[in-house]
Amino acid sequence: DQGLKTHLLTADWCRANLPGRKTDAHKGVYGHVLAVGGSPGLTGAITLTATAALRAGAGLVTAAVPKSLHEILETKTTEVMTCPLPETAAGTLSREALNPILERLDQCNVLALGPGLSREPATVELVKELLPHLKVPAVVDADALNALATDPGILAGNHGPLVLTPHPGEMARLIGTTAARVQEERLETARRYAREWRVALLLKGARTIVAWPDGQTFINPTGNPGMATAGSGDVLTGIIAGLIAQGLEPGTAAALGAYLHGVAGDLGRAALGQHALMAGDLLNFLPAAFRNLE
Ligand code: NPW
Ligand code: AMP
Ligand code: MG
Repeated sequence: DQGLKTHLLTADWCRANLPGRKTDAHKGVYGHVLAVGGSPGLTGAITLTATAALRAGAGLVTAAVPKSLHEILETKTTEVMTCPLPETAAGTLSREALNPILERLDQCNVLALGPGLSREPATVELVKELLPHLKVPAVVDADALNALATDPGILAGNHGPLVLTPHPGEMARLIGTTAARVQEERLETARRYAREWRVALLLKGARTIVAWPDGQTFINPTGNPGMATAGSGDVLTGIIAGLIAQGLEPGTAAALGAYLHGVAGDLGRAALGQHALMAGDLLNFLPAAFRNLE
């Protein structure tokens, strides 16, 4: 397309968009993230997301999980609040979780949806019912993207501001192609989807692309192959939600989040090496990534 700009993300751009902190602030000023996900075997994902949202500066974070995982979450986390939700026989979130989630969202200003949710059919139905009801912005990741892929028309009507964060495999499911095809045309694939469905689309992988609904795109230069490790993307989801909680526009939060996540990975690689780096380490290097911009 003519006139559609592509920008390389820079430290200066990120610094200019970093949310401020006020001297007389309290935690209510910095927003409340509701992180919804988790299923048997995948409790780490939602824990990483919720913790990352706090590391990114959100004032409050609640992780909402299937009720039989609730005690495990309470043990794994400290600063994160938790919320038990109705579950299926398989121990994944059930359709009855819809109203409790919507009620909780009345006290929150952003939703992070999908890490570790599972692809259980009833859970997929829950996601499809929830997305059109949202009154707050949402970061849609992992199995919430897989649910969306079963019925892309969900985004055809009016919907709130969304950031979608697919890896190439998830992107391929969303548009009905292969990951290899997505990789051949990363920029155009992301841009086309963002404009068509009026979402911010973050396409993961080396040189992550962030496409805004208005057609502008950003390329992220930070990050390294050490980040190709379990849970890395779950951390990114929490960072972006934490930035939205502090008042950033979803598209801005996606771009800044990708940059900071990559810097945390680069600092992690410098300290630990790219073989040993794990997603939990990204949480520990995120403070230094922020300090580089402060
Ligand atoms: P392949 O293998 O190369 O052929 P899935 P997931 C492809 C949770 N997690 N470029 C890949 O293709 C998540 O939150 C929980 C190209 C494969 O087909 C989710 O809820 C963790 N292809 C759930 O697990 C830690 C790529 O996509 C497929 C690609 C499933 O998420 C781990 C793999 O993706 C995890 O985060 C690329 N860059 N990347 C925990 N500790 O609780 C991926 N593919 O099937 O969507 O599985 O991403 O692991
Ligand atoms: P996920 O597949 O959802 O766990 O997400 C993986 C995260 O790690 C994404 O943010 C990717 O952009 C990042 N990542 C994975 N591999 C690389 C790489 N080779 N270079 C830079 N970032 C990467
Ligand atoms: Mg992922």
